[in-house]
Amino acid sequence: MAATQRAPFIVIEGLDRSGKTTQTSNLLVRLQKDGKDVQLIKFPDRTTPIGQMIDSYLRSASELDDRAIHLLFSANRWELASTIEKLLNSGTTVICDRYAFSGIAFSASKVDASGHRLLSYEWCKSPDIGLPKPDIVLFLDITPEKARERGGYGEERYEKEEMQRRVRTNFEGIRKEMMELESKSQDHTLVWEVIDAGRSLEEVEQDIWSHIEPLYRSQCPSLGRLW
Ligand code: T5A
Ligand code: NA
Repeated sequence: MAATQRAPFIVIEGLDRSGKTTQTSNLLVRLQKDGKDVQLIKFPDRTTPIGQMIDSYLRSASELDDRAIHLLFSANRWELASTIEKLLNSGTTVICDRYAFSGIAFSASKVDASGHRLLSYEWCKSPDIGLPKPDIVLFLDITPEKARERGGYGEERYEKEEMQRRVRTNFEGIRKEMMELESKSQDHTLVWEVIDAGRSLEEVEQDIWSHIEPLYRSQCPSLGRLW
């Protein structure tokens, strides 16, 4: 009997209101229709005890030290890291709605009253070192202006336009660093695609699909780790 092939690890990242949850759900349905075993995981996973603390913080129902909340976001991923690895190695595709890249991009965007960065990029990155490495990151890019026009913007803690601008810049920095590291990496290569998420739902969905379908045409190499 042939050994089970590792399934693709897909991450959808992006700014708030870029359509991640809409698109990850659509992708899940599309892959299922295609006969694939697939599981969707959303970060933060607000259902675990750690996730409930994160949820309370995001809704401003509680206050936490900036470092403490950063570590909780990371711990929330580590809670599921071995599950993700098992799923992938048993042939189930994993789609993540946000991952470690959000963790860095948002925390490193926090500033004090005079606009100085509170947490360094390197510090923000360190707790996520060693997490399973995705095969592909689809970054849903949208201008803060366009995001604002979509329902619900402004309800949660980080949904402020200035913050979102810094987050967008940080994601671009992460992409550049990732691409440089990947060119030297011994592991499987992470592909990072920037998707214009300001278009119609259907156009964005089609663009995403055009990057996902080819993942199933070749064999996935053994799973790498982040950074
Ligand atoms: N965070 C997260 C950290 O600080 N550190 C971390 O480590 C992690 C993982 C919550 C916050 O936590 C931060 C980042 C966030 O600030 P979340 O739970 O993912 O993260 O946030 P949500 O509020 O659930 O999701 P978003 O606000 O980011 O929205 P989505 O999922 O990007 O967008 P979606 O699909 O819900 O769509 C938003 C609206 O736009 C419409 C939808 O119908 C919906 O009304 N829409 C479109 N309209 C027009 N055209 C399109 N193409 C559209 N696509 C969607
Ligand atoms: Na979402």
